[in-house]
Amino acid sequence: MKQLELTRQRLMRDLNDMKVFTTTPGKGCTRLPFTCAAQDCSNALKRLMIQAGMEVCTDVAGNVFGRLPGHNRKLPCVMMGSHYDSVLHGGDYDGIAGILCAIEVARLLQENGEQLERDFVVAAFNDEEGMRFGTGYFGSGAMLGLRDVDYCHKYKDIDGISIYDAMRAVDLDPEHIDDARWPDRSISCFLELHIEQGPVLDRENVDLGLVDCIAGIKRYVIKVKGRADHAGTTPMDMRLDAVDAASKVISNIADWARESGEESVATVGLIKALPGGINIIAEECEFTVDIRSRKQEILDNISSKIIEAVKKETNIMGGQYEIEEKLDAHPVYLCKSLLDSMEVSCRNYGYSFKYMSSGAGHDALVIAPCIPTVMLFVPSVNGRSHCPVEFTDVEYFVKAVQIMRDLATSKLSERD
Ligand code: HGY
Ligand code: MN
Ligand code: MN
Repeated sequence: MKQLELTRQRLMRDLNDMKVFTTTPGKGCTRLPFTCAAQDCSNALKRLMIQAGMEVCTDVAGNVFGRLPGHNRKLPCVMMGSHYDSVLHGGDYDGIAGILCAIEVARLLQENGEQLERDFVVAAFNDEEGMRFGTGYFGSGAMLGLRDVDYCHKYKDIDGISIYDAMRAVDLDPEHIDDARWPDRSISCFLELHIEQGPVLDRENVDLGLVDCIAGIKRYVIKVKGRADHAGTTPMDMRLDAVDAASKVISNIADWARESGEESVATVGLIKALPGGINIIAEECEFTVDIRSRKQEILDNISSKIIEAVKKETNIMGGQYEIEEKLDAHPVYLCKSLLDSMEVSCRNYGYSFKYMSSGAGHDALVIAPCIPTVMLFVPSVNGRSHCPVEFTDVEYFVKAVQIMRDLATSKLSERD
């Protein structure tokens, strides 16, 4: 069978096989960190890596790494990969497709007897999304030494379970989170293949996106605290209505992003009123904020507007507030020489391509400040993602694998 057809068949098989690892079968992919679905998925990835001839190891953060030995094992490795966790009711490609394409590259290197000068590593990161604990980039952050025991204790899910306790529930020891850190200069470059999750490539009918910038992200959980009272008997001027105060902040956030330009965005994804009774004035209103921009000053400006508005409205209401920062990741510009190399490959194969920035975060966002990093996008039909209808035709993954393999074998990725 011709090589491309073999790659197409294997990718279709692997993508399909991964669909079962969800806690919401029939309602999208829900694979939250430190759950059975995530554990089962990581075990399946281990099996695929072993079948691809790789040495496999897992770490205390729940990451899985497959390693193809190079001629000189002391040299920093070439790493490709993405995350295997998902959002709630997400799609079948976000993250996992990048890992499966990287495993396919390993197969091709093996089948063509191409041993690199240095090890080729496939990384399957845990908890990139931050869906369970609101944070994100846990596995890739641990690899970089950016996660410690205090961090694991600090962040909790909606049931009050901390990362620390969630890890222990699946026999991972957070006291040794530092063991997940890779030695400095042990990775020569990192490539992440990912679905675009936006409409650009699909709308413009372009095969591949060469990502040169990833937007920065600021995330908060904000609690406005008022006082529960009777909805019928409490005069309007005697209320400490947490929803009234919070909604005066929330209603401005989208416009502050619109006014900022530079493709900046801001999202309130969750709003919770407590105690949550139809005839009770809300004692507390909790809401999340996710701000993205390519410009750090815009991130800072929108977040300070939100914080000032929370202070003002709770002061007027006579209540209190709590603001928990969950994530603060700066915008990153990716490695030009690796992008140039991928552009040459695209031209050689006759694949259409477009330079573009990413509004979505990705593990590459936290890795890029430390290691020469590049991202490759494939189109998302109608730009839909983080929902069950997420779809990318396998043809684009087949094309991406050719580019990834060229990069893995190029001299460019051979940098110390
Ligand atoms: O939220 C994001 O940007 C990514 O999907 N984790
Ligand atoms: Mn993703
Ligand atoms: Mn995602």
